[in-house]
Amino acid sequence: RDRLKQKSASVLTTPTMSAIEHRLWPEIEKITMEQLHYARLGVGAGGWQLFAEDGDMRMYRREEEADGLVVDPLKACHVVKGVTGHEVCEIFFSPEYRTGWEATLEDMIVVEKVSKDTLIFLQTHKRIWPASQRDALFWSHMRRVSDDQDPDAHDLWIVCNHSTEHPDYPPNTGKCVRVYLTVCLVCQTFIDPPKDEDEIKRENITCKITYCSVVNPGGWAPASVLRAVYKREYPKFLKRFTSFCIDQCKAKPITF
Ligand code: 6CM
Repeated sequence: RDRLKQKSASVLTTPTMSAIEHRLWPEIEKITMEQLHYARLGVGAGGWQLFAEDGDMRMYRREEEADGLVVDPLKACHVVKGVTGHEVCEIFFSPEYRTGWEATLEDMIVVEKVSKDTLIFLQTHKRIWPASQRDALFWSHMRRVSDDQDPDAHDLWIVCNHSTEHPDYPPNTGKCVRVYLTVCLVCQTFIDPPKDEDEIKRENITCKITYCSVVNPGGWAPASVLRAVYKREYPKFLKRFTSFCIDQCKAKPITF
């Protein structure tokens, strides 16, 4: 624990100044902290149904509809060896890696760089028959957070994605229907201490991941098709994403 604290001391602890000054900042701060709290609530209460399980991965959903559209909240947890929470969040956040793990993606642009830890993305996703193609416009914010439930832990990282608006990219003007999403990835690193004063190796680290998602499809999409797509695509995403992280990190020095 002390070694981890020392390692973490050099990394970013607070959002960068340019993010704080941005028009979206109050919303980014509020939603990110709400999502952190929500991610850390277990799945014991709240009617979560387990729908996929593979090794350490567990995926839960709740069936919900809004205005006749499926908006099922999803919560997943996973345990990944050999990577830190900082590394996993960096890969989820950074545009340079996205095509390497995001299988539903057709196109992605960064519409605005708010700061080094906050970007606004416009993504188009592959069309799923028989519905129209979807796009998503969202801010994405990454930060390290101090752990109020465990003040000695200095190793909690979050990426929060939340739909937004941009005057240059109004919704539903072309072939795409705009989806509305709130997504978070929360990661915590654990070190299994090596003997004596040996340096920490990848085999000594484990990352616990919680992923939460609520997507409103924004317009007509048949409920049964959408639920079948989610059931297939979310486990595929989390397995593909975490093995991509392991692969990206294995030959690199550890970033705590
Ligand atoms: O969280 C994930 N990816 C992030 C980076 O891309 C980000 C994006 C989420 C977009 C999720 C929208 C998917 C499009 C849904 C299509 C709905 C089509 C309706 C038609 C059905 C008949 O947060 C990973 C997302 C993994 C999704 C499986």
